[in-house]
Amino acid sequence: TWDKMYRWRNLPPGPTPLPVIGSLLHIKHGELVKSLNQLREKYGSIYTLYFGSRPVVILTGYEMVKGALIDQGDDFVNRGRIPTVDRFFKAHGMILSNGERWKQLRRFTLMTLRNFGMGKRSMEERVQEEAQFLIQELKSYKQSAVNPTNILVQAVSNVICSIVFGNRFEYDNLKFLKLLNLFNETFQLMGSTWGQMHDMIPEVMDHVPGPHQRINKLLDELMVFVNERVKMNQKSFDPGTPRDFIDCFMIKMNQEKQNPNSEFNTKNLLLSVLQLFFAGTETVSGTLRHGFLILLRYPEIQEKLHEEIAHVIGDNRSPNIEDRSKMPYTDAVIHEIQRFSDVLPLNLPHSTVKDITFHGYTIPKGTDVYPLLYCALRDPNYFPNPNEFNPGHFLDKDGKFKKEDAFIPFSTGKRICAGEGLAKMELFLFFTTIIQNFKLATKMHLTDADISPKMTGFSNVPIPYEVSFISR
Ligand code: HEM
Ligand code: OIO
Repeated sequence: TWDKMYRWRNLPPGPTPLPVIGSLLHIKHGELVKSLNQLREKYGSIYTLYFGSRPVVILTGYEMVKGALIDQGDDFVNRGRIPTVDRFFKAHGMILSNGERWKQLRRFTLMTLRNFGMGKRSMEERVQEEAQFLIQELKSYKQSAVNPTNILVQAVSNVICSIVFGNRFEYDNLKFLKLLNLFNETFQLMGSTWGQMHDMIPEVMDHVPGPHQRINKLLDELMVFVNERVKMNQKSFDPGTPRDFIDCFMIKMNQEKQNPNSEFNTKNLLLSVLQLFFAGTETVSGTLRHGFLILLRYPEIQEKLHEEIAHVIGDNRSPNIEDRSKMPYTDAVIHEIQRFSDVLPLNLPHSTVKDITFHGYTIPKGTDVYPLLYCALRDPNYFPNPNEFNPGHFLDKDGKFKKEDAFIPFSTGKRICAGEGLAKMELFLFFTTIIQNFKLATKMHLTDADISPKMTGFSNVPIPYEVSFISR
C-alpha cells in the first residue's frame, strides 16, 4: 500500500523488488553470501533487499556493523526473523526473544554460565577432562583414517551437557550420538538452499513441501529429550544443591513465583535448554573440524604449532588456559581459523527497536537487519589478502599476538554470543591437547579450494574428510 511505501521510502538503496519473491532473483542459488557481497559492490556498504514483501537492511564491513551494534546498540538490539526456526520457538528462549523476556533470560544465563565456572577453574577442568577422554578415544583408532565429525561433536557437546544436564555421555552411547546428529541435520538444513529460500520467502515456503519442513520435526524430536531431562531433574530436585543449569532455572522459577512479570517459566526453561544445547555443540565442533582440515592443508603450520606447544607446555601435563598468553603463535592460528572458517557468516539477524535514523536513512521499527560477519572477517582494511589463510593476520613483526578490532566471529555489542568465553576456552584447550598428543595426517591431496568455506548461507561447514591421528 501507499502508506507502507511511504514508511519505507527512506530506506537504504537496493534493487527494485518483485511481488511475492522480492529480491530473490538477485541471490544466486546456493551462494547467498557471495551474492550479498556482489550487491555491496553495486549499492554500497549499506543496502536494502526484499525477502518476500519484507525489507531487510544489509550492513557490510566492520565500520558499518560497529556503527549499528555498538555506537547505536540500543536501536538495533532486537532479534530479527529466522523463519526456519521461528515457528518452533515462537520468540522464546534467550537466542530468539526480545524486550523484557530477553533481558531477564540473558542476565540469568550469563550469570549461571559464569557460576558454573565460565572463566573459572571448574569450567576449565571440565574441558580439560573432556579433552583427555577425547585423546583416549582417538588413540583407540590406532592411526586409521577416520571422519572426525562425530567424535568432535560428542566431545564438544559433553562440555555444554555437563553444564546444562549435569553429566557427560560416553562416546559409545549410540542413542545420544543419534540425538546429536539431529542437531547437525538441523544446522545443515538451515544453511541449505531450502533453508535460505525459507528465510527469504517464508510466506511461500511455509506452504511448500521440501526438506526445510523437516526442521520442525527435528526440533520436536530434540525437545522430547530435553523434556525427559527436565522431568528427571524435577524428580530429584533439591533447591539447596543446584547440580546444573536446569536446577538453577527451577530455583529461579520458585523465587519468582509471585512476580507476574517473571519470564522464568517452563516454556522458557525448555526452549533455553534446547538453544544452549544446540548453540554449544554445532559451532564449536564445526570450527574444530574446519581447523584440522586447514592444518592438514598446511603441515608446516601444524609443525610450528606443535613446536610452540612442546616448548611452553611440554608433554608431561595438560594445557591450561594460562598457557595461552605465552603462546602467541597458537593464539594467532586459532584466531585465524575462526576468522577463515567463519561459521556464521551472516550473523544472526537483528531488528530495529523503534523508528531510527542511521547514516541519514530512516529505518522503521521492526525492520530486519543483517550485520554481516563475513564482510568484517574479510575486511581488507583490517586483514590484507583476506581470502588467504595466514596466522600473520594476528601477529606483529616481533611475533607477538596482535588484536584486530574487525575480528568479530561472535558478533559484537549487546547481543554478542553468550557462549564466547566458553567457546574460546574449548577451542584453545581442544586444539592444543590434540596437537600435543598427535600429528594429523591424510592421504587426501588438499587444495586451497578444499579448505575455503563454501559460503552457501546461514552456516559454513567444511567438506567431509578423513584424518589419521598419529601418536607423537
Ligand atoms: C549468539 C557465534 C558458540 C550461545 C551468537 C551470535 C553469534 C554467535 C554470531 C549472534 C550474536 C548477535 O545476535 O549479534 C558463535 C560462535 C561460536 C559460538 C562463532 C563458536 C565458535 C556458542 C556457545 C554457546 C553459545 C558454545 C553456548 C553457551 C549463544 C547464545 C546466543 C549466541 C545463547 C544468543 C545471544 C543473544 O541473543 O543475546 N553466537 N557462538 N554460542 N550464542 Fe554463540
Ligand atoms: C547459532 C544458533 C542458531 C540459533 C537458532 C536455532 C536454535 C535451535 O535450533 O536450537 N549459534 C550457535 C552458537 N551461537 C549461536
